[in-house]
Amino acid sequence: MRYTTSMSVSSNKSSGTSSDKRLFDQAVAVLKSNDRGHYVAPAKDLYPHQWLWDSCFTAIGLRHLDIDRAQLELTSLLRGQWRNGMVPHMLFESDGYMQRDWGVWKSELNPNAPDEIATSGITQPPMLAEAVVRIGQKLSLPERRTWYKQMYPHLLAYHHWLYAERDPHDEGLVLLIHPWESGLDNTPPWMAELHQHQLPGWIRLLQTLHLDPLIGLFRTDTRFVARAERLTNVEALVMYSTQRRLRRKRYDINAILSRSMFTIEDLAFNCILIRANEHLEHIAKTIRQEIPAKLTAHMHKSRKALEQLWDPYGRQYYSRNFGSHQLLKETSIATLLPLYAGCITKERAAVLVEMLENESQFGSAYPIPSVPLDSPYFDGKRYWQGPTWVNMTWLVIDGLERYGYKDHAGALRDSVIDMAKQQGIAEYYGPETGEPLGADDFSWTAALVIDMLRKGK
Ligand code: 2M8
Repeated sequence: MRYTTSMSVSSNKSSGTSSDKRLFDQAVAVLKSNDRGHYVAPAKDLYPHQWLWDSCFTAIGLRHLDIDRAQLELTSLLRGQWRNGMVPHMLFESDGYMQRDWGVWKSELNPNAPDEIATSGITQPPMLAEAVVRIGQKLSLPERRTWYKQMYPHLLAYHHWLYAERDPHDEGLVLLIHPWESGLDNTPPWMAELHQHQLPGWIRLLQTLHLDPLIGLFRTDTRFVARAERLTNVEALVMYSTQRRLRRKRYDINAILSRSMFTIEDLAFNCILIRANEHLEHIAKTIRQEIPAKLTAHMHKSRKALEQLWDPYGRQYYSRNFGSHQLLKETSIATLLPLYAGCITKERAAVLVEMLENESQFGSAYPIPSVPLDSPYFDGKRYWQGPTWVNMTWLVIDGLERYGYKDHAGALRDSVIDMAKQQGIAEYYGPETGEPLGADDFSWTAALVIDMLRKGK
């Protein structure tokens, strides 16, 4: 486990607080510069809108700086909640630039979309309950109760929606309909599925005729980030063509599922949901509310259902294809998230910790890589196919603490802090070099570095 070594010479321990203070100030400055008043944009040029899980991670950092501002981050996210309970993955400001983006989604096609604000038509990992509880930890009991009472109906509606629409066979596992919903856009299980089964004939033809470079002319993301770090042109085209398909179906789940493309029971998403359910139970208890029996039944089922994603041969959990029920046997950072879900046995947790320690898998010099080093998909620069992301490390740290791996958790925290001190507050980092990659001054990195400097307290 290379990061243990780096911890032992950690500037965090030896040169102590002045460099911590510098990093803290730097992280605060990043959040301030991305602050649009009622939400913090993930980054300046590449990501000007409000994203669901970005705002949740950001609020977890903001709670150390200004509790009202942290609460505002979540209440402004909920302006986008649909009448059926869905919390969309993006909210678009009417006076922002990049107006093109909300025209792409046209959320108003669905009668459940809010009237006041344009949103996307899909969701993202349900980190909301976690953020609500983390903010709650900073409040006095009466204030916490008020805060929870305000958030509870929204959370209830969201979790209810997740099961009602996304668990049609009542299996306890929710399905996703677009790679963007996973938050890990080009993660191997999704990309394997895309290349093997989801390439529409016309895109395959473009590829065969080597015309895919033309697609590059229409891409906006690669104006801000190196092409080698993002999706390939073909993958980007599939992302947009899938999004168009969802729009043609007016984001109606029955229409979408009648002839679906991507329908994946995503491991990371379901782990986050299982943990979010536990937070929801805590919130309900604190305000003396009873969660409706139907939802409670779904929540219990989910904890058990995670075991269906365990592969005894590969000795790890995987995502699953909703239709065929085949496990998608590609290892990724999601593999470690059952630790965060918190409902697996100690024995299974130990197997995951072994993978984390293994230097040819997740034990890179700057952990944790989003894809293990020995995976055929590993690419140290490409977005969710190798780089280290601070939000994922934060989730794994939380899980490790829960299972009693305090030293591992501490070492990972120190490693993130050292990396940010040396390399700045980037979107993601090279797992072997530590080099900063993606957008500069990235909000959730800043927020979670603040949280780690405060040791989550
Ligand atoms: C990335 O996703 C967006 C699409 O939602 C993109 O690639 O343009 C992902 O890293 C996602 O997890 C993140 O929420 C979003 C904004 O930071 O960027």
